[in-house]
Formats: sequence, structure tokens, C-alpha cells
Amino acid sequence: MYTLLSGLYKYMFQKDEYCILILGLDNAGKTTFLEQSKTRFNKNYKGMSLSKITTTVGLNIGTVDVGKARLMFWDLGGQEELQSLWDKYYAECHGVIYVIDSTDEERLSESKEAFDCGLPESPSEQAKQARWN
Ligand SMILES: Nc1nc2c(ncn2[C@@H]2O[C@H](COP(=O)(O)OP(=O)(O)OP(=O)(O)O)[C@@H](O)[C@H]2O)c(=O)[nH]1
Ligand SMILES: [Mg+2]
Repeated sequence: MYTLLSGLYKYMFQKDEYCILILGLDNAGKTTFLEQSKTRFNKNYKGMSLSKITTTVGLNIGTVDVGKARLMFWDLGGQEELQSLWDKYYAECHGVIYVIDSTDEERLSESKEAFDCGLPESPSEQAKQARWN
């Protein structure tokens, strides 16, 4: 009976959790995107003033509930010295959002290079392996 009830409770209230990595160059707008998403989807979240957002040193985590899914966003700093950390988080995530500042034309090729170098060549294989190991 307990198993039945706990199964029903989980079915009704437990959310499926997914980890989403937010990547991109420094100053691309990753943290701003995360703050906007939290404000839009989390009813009781008041949001912080966008002008108060400063460069991310390390990792910034934010959670957003969408329907029956709980999305845990990992917003990584985009500075060059932090880009070497991207692939370590990449192996553990379910999805990636790559943010590009389309108005910063001078850095578009740098952004492409960071995307090509910062992530493994065969993403799905590496992600699958990480999940099975
Ligand atoms: N006009 C405009 N400004 C934006 C937008 N998104 C971000 N910004 C501004 O761009 C700057 C950098 O934004 P962040 O969100 O801190 O960028 P980031 O990608 O998190 O940067 P790092 O943490 O250094 O990797 C801030 O001054 C933001 O206010 C946008 O959509 N439009
Ligand atoms: Mg940031």
C-alpha cells in the first residue's frame, strides 16, 4: 500500500529534472538570459535588476519549473580562462544553450572558435558515455 501511495505521490508531484548548460563568450548575455527566464517562469521570483548583473566567476545556478519538468541551469563564466571547464560540465548535462551577442559582430568568429574548441567533437557519444559510466 505504501509503495502504491508513494508511487502515486511521485507521479503527481515529482518533477523530472534536467540539467541545461548555458555557454557563450563573456558578456554574451548568459546571466541576463537566465535571470529573465527565472523572472518569466517562476511565479514568486521577483528578479534582480539587470543592471546589477556582473561577470560570472565560476558557476551560477538557477532553477526554472516548466510544467512537469524542472530545468536546472548551469550558467558558466565565459571568460577565456574559464572556457576549459566547459567540457567537464558538458558531459553531465542534458542540453546546451549557446548564447551569441549578435550585435557584437567583431566577436562572432571568436564565438564560433570557442564553440568549436570548447565542446567535444562528438557530443552525444561523450554525453552517453558519461551517463552510462
Ligand atoms: N541591450 C542588451 N544588453 C544585454 C542583453 N543581454 C545582456 N545584455 C548586457 O550585456 C552585459 C553582459 O551580460 P551578462 O548577462 O553578464 O553576460 P554573460 O554572458 O553572463 O557574461 P559572463 O558572466 O562574463 O560570461 C550586461 O551589461 C547586460 O546588461 C540584451 O539582450 N540586450
Ligand atoms: Mg554571467
